[in-house]
Order: sequence, then C-alpha cells, then structure tokens
Amino acid sequence: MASYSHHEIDPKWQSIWAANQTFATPTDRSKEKYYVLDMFPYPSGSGLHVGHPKGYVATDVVARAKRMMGFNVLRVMGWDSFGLPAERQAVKENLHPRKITERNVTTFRTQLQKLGLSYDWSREVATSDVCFYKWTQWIFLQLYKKGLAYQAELPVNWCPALGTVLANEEVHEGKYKETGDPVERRLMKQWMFRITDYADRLLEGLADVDWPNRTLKKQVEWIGKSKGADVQFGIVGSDECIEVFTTRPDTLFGGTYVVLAPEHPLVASLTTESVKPAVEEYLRQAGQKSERDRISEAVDAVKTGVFTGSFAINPVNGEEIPIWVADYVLASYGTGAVFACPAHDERDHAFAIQFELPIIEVVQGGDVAKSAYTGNGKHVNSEFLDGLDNRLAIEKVIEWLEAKGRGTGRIRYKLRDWLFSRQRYWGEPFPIVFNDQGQPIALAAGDLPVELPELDAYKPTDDGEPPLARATDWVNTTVPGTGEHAVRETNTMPQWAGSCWYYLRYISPHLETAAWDRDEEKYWMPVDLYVGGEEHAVLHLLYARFWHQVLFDLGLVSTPEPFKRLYHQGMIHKTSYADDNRRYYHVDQIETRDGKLVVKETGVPITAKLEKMSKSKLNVVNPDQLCAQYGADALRLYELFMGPLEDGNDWGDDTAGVSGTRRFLDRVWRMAVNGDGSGPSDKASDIESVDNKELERALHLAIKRVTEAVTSLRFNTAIADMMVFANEATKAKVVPTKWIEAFIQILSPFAPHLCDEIWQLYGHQTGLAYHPWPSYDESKMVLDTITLAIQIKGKTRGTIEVSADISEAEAIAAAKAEPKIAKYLEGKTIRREIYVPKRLVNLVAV
Ligand code: ANZ
Repeated sequence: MASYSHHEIDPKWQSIWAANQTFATPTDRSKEKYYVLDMFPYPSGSGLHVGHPKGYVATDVVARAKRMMGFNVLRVMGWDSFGLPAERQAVKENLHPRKITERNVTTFRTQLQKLGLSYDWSREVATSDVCFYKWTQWIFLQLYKKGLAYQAELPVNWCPALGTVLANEEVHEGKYKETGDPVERRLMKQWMFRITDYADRLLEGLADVDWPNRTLKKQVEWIGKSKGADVQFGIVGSDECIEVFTTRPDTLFGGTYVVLAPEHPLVASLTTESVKPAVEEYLRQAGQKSERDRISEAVDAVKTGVFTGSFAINPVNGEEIPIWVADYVLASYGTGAVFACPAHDERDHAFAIQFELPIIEVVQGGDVAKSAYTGNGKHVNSEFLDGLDNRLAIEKVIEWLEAKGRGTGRIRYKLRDWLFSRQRYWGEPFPIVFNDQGQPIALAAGDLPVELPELDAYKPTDDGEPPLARATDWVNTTVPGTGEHAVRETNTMPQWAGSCWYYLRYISPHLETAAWDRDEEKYWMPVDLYVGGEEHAVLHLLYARFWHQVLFDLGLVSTPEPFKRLYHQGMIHKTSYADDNRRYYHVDQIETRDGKLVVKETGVPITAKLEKMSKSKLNVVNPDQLCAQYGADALRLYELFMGPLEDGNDWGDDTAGVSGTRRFLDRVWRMAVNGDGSGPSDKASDIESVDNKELERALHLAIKRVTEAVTSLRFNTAIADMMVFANEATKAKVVPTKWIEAFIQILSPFAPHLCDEIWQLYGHQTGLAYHPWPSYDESKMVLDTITLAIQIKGKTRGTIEVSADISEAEAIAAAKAEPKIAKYLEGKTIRREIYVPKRLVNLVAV
C-alpha cells in the first residue's frame, strides 16, 4: 500500500484511546510528575483555525514523550468560557449566553479531539460552570478576608452605548476601539484588588522561574519600580506646596519649571485670571484623551501644555520657576506633578524647546543645547553637589532634603491596583451582599455558590445599572445569620478571574468539598511547562501569579510561583489579499496579470500581506478540512515542522505544507509496512544490527535530537532528523526490526495514530503511549573524520583532522586553535571567516 488510510486509522485509534482511558491521569504517586499546561482558550463562535493548535500540538508531543519516559503526566484542557463576546452574541441571537457557550465548546472539543491530543478529557473544566465558579467566589473571599479586596469610587472608561466600563486597553482617543462608540470618564464604585501590596513579591518571584527574557522584562516594566524622592516645592504667594516625585533629585539645580497633570487638584487655584480661558480650553482637550494615549504620545516631539500664571520655589536654591499644566504628566503616577529638568530628560527637553523655557546643564557629558543628556557624569552648576558623580549626588541631595524637611527618599511603582468589577451579565457574581446601611458583607463559604440568575436581557438597565440589577428577586436577599434585608452586588467579575486559578482546579476537578485537594496539589504543582501566546505576557500571567502568591501566603498552595517554565508559541500568519479600500478577497478570487495581483473579475489591483488569520480577512485555513484530507498526523507534524515553535510563521499555501509532511508519513509507511498493509515490510529483519553506518547514525542522531527537543522544544529540526532516518531506511535493503521500532517510538508523539497502527502491525498487544522511550548511543553518531585545509587569505597553511559532521562554528574554532596557524594570525585581525563544508576554512587576516 503506497499510502496509509488515515480515514480508518485516525478514528480507530481515537476511539481505542477513549475506550481504554489511555490518557487518564495516573493515580499512583511513586513516579516523578510532569504537569504540562496549555493556556485554555476562550471558546469563540468561529471555532479553531490552524493557528490555534500549534501550541497544543507542541505540548502534546511533550506530554506523550514524557509518559514514555516514565513520568506521571497531567494534561488537561478546559474553557475560559465567561466573557463579553458570548454576551454580545446572546443579544444578537436572543439566546442565553450559556447556550452559545455550550455550542462553541462542543465545536472546539470536537475539533481538538480530531487532532488526537492526549488530554485527560475526564478532567475538562469550564470557568462558567457553577461547580467551577463556586470556587472562584471562594478564592475571592480568601482575598477579601485578607484585606486585599476593597471598593473605591474611581474614574472609569464608561461607554454609554455598550453600557459598560472598558479596560484602558480597549479605549483609543476617547472611543471604544472595536465600534468607535464614545467613551467618557465616569466615577463609579468598583471592586479593586490590592495587587500593589504584592509589587515587590511579583518582582522577586521572577528570579525563580524559567521564562522568556522578553516576558520577564515586560512584567518588570509593568510593575515599574522606581527609586527616587518626593520633593516639596513652595508656591510664590501661597502657603500651599506642590509635591513632585522624581527619580533624579540630583538634577534639582537644573529644574527650570514645574508641570502639573491636568487633573491635579491645585490647577484651578494656581491659574491666574488672565490665562484662565486658555487653561480651561487645554483641560477640556486633555480630558478627551485616555491615559494610554497620553503615555504613548509622551515620547512624541510635539508637546502640548499651558502656563498657569503662577510660580513655584525650587527648594534647593530658592529660584522662582513657572508652573505649567501638561498632559504628559499623568495624574495617576507619583504625585501627579513633576519638576522639569530639560537638560537631562528627553520629554522635558522637547517641551522646553517647544515653549522656549531655559535649559541648564547640571551633569556633564553631552551637549544639552541640542538634546537631553541622560547618561552618568559629574555635577556642575549644582552648589554642594558639584564634582560628584550623579549616582552619589542622588544620595547626597536626598540626605540634604530630608535634613531640611523639603523632601524624602521614596520608592514608587507603575503598577496600579487591579479594577476587578464589570457591569456585565456573563461573569461570576460576587459573594457579597450589602446591608441597608450599604456596608458590604462577605458571604460564608457555606453560602456558595452565588448562582448567576436567569435573565432574558443582557444589556445594562437604562439608568446604567448592570444587567443583574434587573433580577430583583435575586438582588433582594437577607444577611446570612441575621436575616436583615440586604441586596446583592450586581457587578460581576472580569474574565481574568477564572484563568487566575484554573490550573489548580485541573488537579481535582470533581472535588466537591474544596477547590483542590491539598495532597494532590503538593504532588502536581508547580506547572512544569506552560505554553501559550505572548499576548498574555503581562496581564493574565501577572494576575495569576498574584492570586497564587496570596494563596501561598494563606498556606493553601505549596509553591510560591505557579508556572515554573513558560514558553510562547509564535503566531501563524497567512497571506491576505485586499484592495485599496481594505476589502478582502479569497485567494481563489485573485490572479496575476502582467506580474501584478488583481481581482479576477474586476481587475482591481490587490496588495498581498502576511497577517494574523481571521475570518474577516478571508485568510483562515480550517484544520478540520486538512484532517479530513491528509490526516491528523500530517497536520500535527506540519504545525511543528514549519519553523521554530517560538517564531511567527507563514502557513504558506493552503495545503502544500501539509501534503509535504503527509508524503513523509507515506514514506514511513512504505518503509515499515508490507504492500497489503498486513504486517512488517520485507526490509524488516530480526537481525540485531546491520553494517550500514549512515542508517545507524541517522537513527541514533534522530533519537538524540527528538529526546532533546522534548526539553528544548526545538521540534522542527528534530523532525528533519527523523526525515533523514526515513530516507536512509527507504534506501536500505535490510533494516533491523528493532531499529524501525525505535524510530516508530520517537515518531509516535508527533504522529500517534500512524505509529500505534504500525506498532500493532508489528505484533504488539499494547499501544505506544507508555512504551519506554528508546535510548541512543553517542558513539554510534560519530562519522569518520575528514581533512580540512586551513587557508590564510587564500593560501593553504596547514590541515586539520575533524569529525565529518563538524559545524561551521566548530570548524572555524578548530582552525584558529591549530598551533601551526597561530603564527600567521599573530598581531592581525580576522576580517572574514569562510567555511566550505568538508573542504576548507579560509581566514582573511590583515
Ligand atoms: C525630574 C527629572 C529630571 C526626572 C531628569 C527625570 C530625569 P520613572 O522611572 O518612570 O519612575 N514623572 C514623575 N511623575 C510623573 C507623572 N505623573 N507623569 C509623567 N512623568 C512623571 O520616571 C520618573 C520620572 O518621570 C520622574 O523623575 C519625573 O521626571 C517623571 F533629569 O523628575 B523626573
């Protein structure tokens, strides 16, 4: 049989695995554990495209290989199933969000199951199930009791059209990004978490995890710890003072003006009559920008601002300097006021140029007339700081300010407390009631769950109350214990809540008496490998760490950090075709005419662009169709063969890539299985070994590389090594059955259906899922040695004996290390290094 029938094999093995509960989580605790976790998806209405499962396939290879290596593996899938899209769809279809969610989950589950992913489906969870969110509410209570949850009246981004608050990330230039509906700042009573209490812990914990550097950096920046000082500036003609936060108190002598955020409480009283209209107009304009817009604009050269007419007194030298208002100063950071030192701060410099304010150099090292000098150097024009290095000057000036009572050393964070309530229906209700005095009362664990009441309209009420306010029977209740009248909290929790702890519920998904079993938690935690998109580098991963650290402090979990190792899979892109009006076309509607892309029917010119896959861009490739056409194994392999896991990849032609990995699997089949598909091929022989160095080496190298890939996650090159073995084995007349079997074992995590089938044809009664992983022998990998010529500027000066599979870097290093060559290189610099594989190294030294 030239090819194998995935139509038979895929469903056959999927049902055998299901019937035998092959991937049920082991219950014996004698073996070492491995917890491999995927970021669980939001089950959206459009189902999976081929970009989604890349990470899941990668973790599946790891999970399958780890089982074969003797680990107890925990591998579960679930659904992040609360959230706004289901609620919007519910309004559209007039169907309950639960129904919509169930429908989407069914689609997702079916699609994932077709890929043969080795999840323990008996442990599946959904954050919107009451038996799950009961425990989300319970965890909220633990944080509340610890004093970490509080209510505050806060300015929020309120969108009247949607009737909800929006996150800062969702707002751009005063409008909701998705729909363009206007957003206003409104004061509302919100639930907040004191995540800022954990700022230092969240920083320190990063030292103990194996995460990508970029992600660590993003978390550090988000937390934004700054050391500096709060400094008081007097105001000319007033008893009040302006407090500023600065990280560079050493530059106070170069302070030439003070800037207040537009929202600063002193703006009104400091504004003099003559400039009042200008200041008011400025405040109006600034009010329309979101904080995020203001941060991103802060780096632009063009500054906006307005003079208040008042002057401040510089505490180090008594100079009177003008007080401005500008929106590059944020009300929510520091004290909402800064002193500006244009000579040594870029934003201040741009502002000073714009408004012709003085620039005074106080640290030497640059030309401050041209640009701000932010480097280190010695102080000048700074009286008692002159001659000091700026880092020492910071300490000295803080001492001076503290002695004079004009300032204090201070540490500040960018991190803000976490706004934890939403005016939405499809989320977890809070386990909180308010008595008639409006005081919040936490329910007891025994009162949980607070079930989401049934509603038939999911928009907020007309007066802006959350949708749950409509459920009056539910809202009106009593204080447990006293029977006093009370009303329930009608906000719900944000979608982040469930994803903060789902990985703990996977450990005991059916436990009714607790969120998780403590002994089981001790066994399984921390998560050994967590794979998901880099878009979660900050919020999800910071929020989950915060909850986890609190749970750790409460003695409820055994590890301070939840996710030991983190890895981001890259995003798969696909060419999209759009005309100048950003109308998208399907690839079938496009053709090339005179070397240019046009729409077939109309001749309209088209621009092709690599983009994220999305329905609206008509560039989605459907995995179901590929599974049907080429089989799950070919698709799984292609997902990992395309390129390094962390890179973004171009999917390429719709099917070309998958047909390539399918051809490889067909070759494996022909090599291993006889013509009628009933047993081993004629090649397979009972002999122990065969004198075929290339083949033996290819086998051991492939085992080594696949074994390493299970840790390094460098799958694409490991697959290439398996392809080399398959080619060599195809060429060979005789291959020891043992070698074919070892190869099938290492291929099985990638192509589990095909490999279990071949394994069975080779007469084995039990499948490969727990078959011991094969070992490799380094000595079988060395090929014979070869001789490389070493040239200096093209003249041969010597030779070296090296292993035939030497890499370029190794060859060059070996050439340089050769004693005979050293004398030619003395006192010279190597300008170029040229390597001709298997022949020579040429060092161009001058
Ligand atoms: C004077 C100064 C002189 C500053 C200088 C810097 C360099 P990070 O590291 O981000 O904490 N700043 C303080 N509060 C601000 C606010 N609410 N909005 C905008 N900017 C604010 O930066 C702290 C620095 O950012 C502070 O130090 C302050 O400018 C500014 F040569 O003070 B600096």
